[in-house]
Amino acid sequence: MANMNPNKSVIIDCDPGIDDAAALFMALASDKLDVVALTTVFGNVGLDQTTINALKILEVSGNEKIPVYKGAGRTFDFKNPVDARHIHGNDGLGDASIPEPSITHKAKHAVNATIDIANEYDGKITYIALGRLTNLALALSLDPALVDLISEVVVMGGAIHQPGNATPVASANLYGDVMAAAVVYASGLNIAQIGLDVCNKVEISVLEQEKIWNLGSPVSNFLKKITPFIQSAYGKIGQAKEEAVRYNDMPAVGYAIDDSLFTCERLKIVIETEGKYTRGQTVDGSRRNFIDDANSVNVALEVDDVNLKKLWFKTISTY
Ligand SMILES: [Ca+2]
Repeated sequence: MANMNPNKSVIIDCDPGIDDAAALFMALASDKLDVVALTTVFGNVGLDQTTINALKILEVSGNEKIPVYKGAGRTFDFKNPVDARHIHGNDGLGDASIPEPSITHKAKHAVNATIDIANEYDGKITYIALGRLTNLALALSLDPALVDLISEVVVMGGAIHQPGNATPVASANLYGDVMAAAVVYASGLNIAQIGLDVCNKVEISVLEQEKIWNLGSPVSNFLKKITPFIQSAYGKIGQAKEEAVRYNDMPAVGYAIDDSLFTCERLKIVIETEGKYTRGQTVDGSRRNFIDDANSVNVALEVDDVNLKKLWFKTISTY
């Protein structure tokens, strides 16, 4: 008998974030995903602002009914967060004067909501992490049974053959809460790592951006307003060529929609928690089983960027 609900139910944990917006619009428009909830975490900017930004994204895309649960405001080990205002603007959405949302977040904490949803869906929920892994690490601490209740965790983060973007070797989302990353990677959860090895290859050229701006929809206008800040920031640090832009969170959602666009390899990964220069690195211990306690992670190493971008255009064009 055919599956009556072919959609993949997902919780998306996010810290919007210009690239979170591009990724969330894709997820919300996909006919393959059913977005059950958004949970928010500190990251690109502080928690209050990432939560407001998640609401703005739902409102402009006509998804006001999807609940937003506010999550952690400090790291798993209770450190003050370090933000990325230089990439995303003081308001996290490119300081583009996007109007305040008229909807509000739910009273329940994101960590409790995650546990409740995972139990309710009884093993048929996918968790997409577009920010620091704090909420998931806290949820696992409260309810270790989540390891078997979440079918897959798609992590936007990590770097195997590419350099880091927070340090020479660490990616921002894992470096931003190293202990949370270590908990999640050691937990035994089924993890797909969609990190800089693939994100660095997905550049949206000026011509491709214009195609989106020309759609003229509220979502297209929203992206058009917020994108120049990250575009200019990447230009300054030499991260993208010829005014191309990368929305680093977008490939993780693309993977959840269609994993055939990615070439993945099962690697034995641990998170470095101590190194003076290497803290937050995803260390590959596969070779000769050098690291006993490393866990098997499905690591994306190549991406069909042309078709991934087509998929993104297709979803954005539905608004
Ligand atoms: Ca993000």
